Amino acid sequence: MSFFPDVPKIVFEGRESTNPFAFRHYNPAEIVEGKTMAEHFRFAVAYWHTMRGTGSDPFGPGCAVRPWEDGTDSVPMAQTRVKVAFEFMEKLGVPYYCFHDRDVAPEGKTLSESNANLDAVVKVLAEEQQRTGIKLLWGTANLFSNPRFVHGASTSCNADVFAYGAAQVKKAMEVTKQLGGENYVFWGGREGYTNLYNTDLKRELDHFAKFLHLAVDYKTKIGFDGQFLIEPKPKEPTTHQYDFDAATCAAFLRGYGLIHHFKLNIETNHATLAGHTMMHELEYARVNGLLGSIDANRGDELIGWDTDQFPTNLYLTTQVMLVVLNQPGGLGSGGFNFDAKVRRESFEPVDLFHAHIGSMDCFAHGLKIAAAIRRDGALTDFVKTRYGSWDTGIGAGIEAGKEDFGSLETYMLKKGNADANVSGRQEMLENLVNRYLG
Ligand code: XLS
Ligand code: NI
Ligand code: NI
Repeated sequence: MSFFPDVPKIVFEGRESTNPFAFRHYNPAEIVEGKTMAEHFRFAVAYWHTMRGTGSDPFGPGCAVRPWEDGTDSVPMAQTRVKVAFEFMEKLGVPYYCFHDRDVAPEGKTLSESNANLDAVVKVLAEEQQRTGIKLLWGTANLFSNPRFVHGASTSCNADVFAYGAAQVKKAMEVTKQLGGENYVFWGGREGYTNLYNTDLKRELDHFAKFLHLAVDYKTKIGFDGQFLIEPKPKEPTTHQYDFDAATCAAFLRGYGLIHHFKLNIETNHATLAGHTMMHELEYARVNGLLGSIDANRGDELIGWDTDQFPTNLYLTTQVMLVVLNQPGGLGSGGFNFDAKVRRESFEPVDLFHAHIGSMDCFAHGLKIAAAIRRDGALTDFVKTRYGSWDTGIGAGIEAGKEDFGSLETYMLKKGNADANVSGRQEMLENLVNRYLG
């Protein structure tokens, strides 16, 4: 039985293809900078959006047509849905998926009932992984939807909620390990606050760090060797999310002795909500040794919230790939997870295919453009030359720790003035990048 009877297996047909059910750029076997495209991207489908998104918004209920749904939130329905997901991913040719515990299985009345529900669905996930070879990029726990998490989970004022969250993460980690998950993600959910009048900020931050330390301990205890990832987001649902951006996360992890246990999962729409470009967030993470994985999506330039759209902008994907290619080994155990949802108006199952095909192609195209820019070397040469004053003379002395304020004063008193500056040539470089996009 097929859930997508009208959709063929999506294959690479090349640039000239006009077939909407084919890749024009994503050719999994094609080698770019010594690695196949499949290895560069390790694309993943986000279970919560693709399988559980209904298109609901504050003004109306879901309108997505999903013929396989029977209208219940039952375990048998969840098990059937796994089969739908795997047929979808097989046809699309995506090698990974990501999930929250509560996306894949319904929450029960008690924790033990929820755990049993999860086990019943995980059994089918394992079977489908086995059947298809599709793997788990990362698992995570939903510590934000249930009303018990109204004040947060690890940062809740209610210690029982901290305990509940810990129990839930414990189980989600076990299940992730059981399914061979290569990473485990902590997105802050409701870890943040809206008003300091009712908030003990210091205590909340301490509890947040405590929670993560307990997770690290448990990781060692069960021998889970996947990578822990923190996903920064500046706001939404709370006004002040504690994991604001890459820099805030880096400072928090350093301050609480957690830096060696975590990397970051950088999401495009979270970067832009924080007032950064995605390229900035990726580069900041990279130079701090924290670039672990990517939640690939985009926001809307005209809208100020997390719209989680599928990325189709070549400038964006080119910039992303420029940073990723610059990291030896790329994303390592990470990958590109489409944390993105089709628009409410795109309510047919086939739209799920169009969305993923377009974004995978856009990233593949961006990869080729980024590789061409790097081959040319003009960008890197420009930056190298721009900082040339640091390679010899006084610059080299400062970097080597040979100078102090006194010696620098002596140097400048003798010289009288600094050497003249040279133009940054931003427009010339923007033109250069455009040449490769053309
Ligand atoms: C929400 C986050 C979430 C995480 C996983 O904004 O992007 O979907 O990726 O909890
Ligand atoms: Ni995300
Ligand atoms: Ni998000």
